Amino acid sequence: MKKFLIVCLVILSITGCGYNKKQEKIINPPKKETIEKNDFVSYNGLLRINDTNIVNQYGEIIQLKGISSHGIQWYGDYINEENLKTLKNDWGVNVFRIAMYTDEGGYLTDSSIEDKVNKYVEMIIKQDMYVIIDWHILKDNDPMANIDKSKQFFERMAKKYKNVPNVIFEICNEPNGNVTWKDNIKPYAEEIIKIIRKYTTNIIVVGTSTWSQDVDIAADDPLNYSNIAYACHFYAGTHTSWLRDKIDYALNKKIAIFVTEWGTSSADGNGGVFLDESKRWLDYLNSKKISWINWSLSDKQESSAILKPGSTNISDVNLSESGKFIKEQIKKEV
Ligand code: IDC
Repeated sequence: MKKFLIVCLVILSITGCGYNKKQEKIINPPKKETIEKNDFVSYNGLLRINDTNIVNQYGEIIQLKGISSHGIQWYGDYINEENLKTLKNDWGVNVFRIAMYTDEGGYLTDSSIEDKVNKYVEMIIKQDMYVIIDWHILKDNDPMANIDKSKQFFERMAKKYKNVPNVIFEICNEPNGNVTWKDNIKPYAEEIIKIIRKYTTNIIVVGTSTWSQDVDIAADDPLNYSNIAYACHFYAGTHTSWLRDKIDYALNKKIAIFVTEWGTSSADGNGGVFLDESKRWLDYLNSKKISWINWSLSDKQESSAILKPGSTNISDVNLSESGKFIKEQIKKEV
């Protein structure tokens, strides 16, 4: 009997069963029953794009809902453990976006802001939420203008977070002005995606022309990579059904849309709030399981901010009209 056992052990080690098992562990997602639903990333794991949807490690369609920071060069301190816990546990937020402005005192003139990004990413990972690293171009309207800096930045980010399912890369917030998909954005995206893909298959969100509204143009000429989503941004006081029509067009062409930024205000971040139109937008997005992220976590004197001026945390008494509405909308099970 003893001899038989020894022979079995030898056979097992020669056939490399242990190795296979290890491989299986990596390939097969953990058993669902062993994970708490609230452990959001532990449960959903590495996300992919399937058809027009975001799917989790079990292939189930999921919708991310969350909040974007304001520019972290101004309002970064709101990203702290206490606030992230409130957003996750009290609001049900499952994704947080770090808006790293490039211009306006952001990365291009102060590269130390990258340390802040890393600090926030770690904090968000600790809360088991997804996190978007947003290369927030805006007044610097053409992503090509600073492509070398962007390449270096995303190479470091992709390398650092290559085995981390939480991280999503948004490579150009809102191209605008005299910039086209074909000549500026697509060539830029191809270069950056190539770099990120050396390390990770995590989802990459690509901005579109006219402040990330022309998803129809991108849909006619999509990128030849997998796990790509295209950004569509709206502000309820400015953008209405005509922009939803562009999304419909893009979905029919089988690209995935991610609303990585939207506001209840007008496009300047102020005015309103326009809650009826916001509701129409959310009904639309929720019906299509399109992920969305609201602008913004700050106490700036502008109606899109979720906090009243002077607030230091996200307790209910500090919520602006927009903040109250967004909390209600995220909390609601769709
Ligand atoms: C706005 C801020 C505002 C700031 C301005 C310029 O709300 O306080 O002064 O940027 O930095 C976007 C941009 C986002 C804008 C937002 C509202 O992605 O940076 O934030 N918006 O104007 N696209 C459409 C609207």
